[in-house]
Amino acid sequence: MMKQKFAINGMSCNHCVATVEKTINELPGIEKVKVNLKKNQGSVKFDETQTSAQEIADKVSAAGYETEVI
Ligand SMILES: [Cu+2]
Repeated sequence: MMKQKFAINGMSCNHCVATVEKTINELPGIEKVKVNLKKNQGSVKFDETQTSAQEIADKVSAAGYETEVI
């Protein structure tokens, strides 16, 4: 299990937070997702044999919220 932080841009309300959380949870091996609207950050605990930090960042970016691993 691995924990990774992300910088997530473009979130303006709790609906965006919910969308980002749902998007991440669609990936396999996701254990826990926490998104902080004020900080524009997210923290994800995941099984690194099933997905990767880059895959998570790419999926959220594709959903419209430019995301990078930090
Ligand atoms: Cu929103």
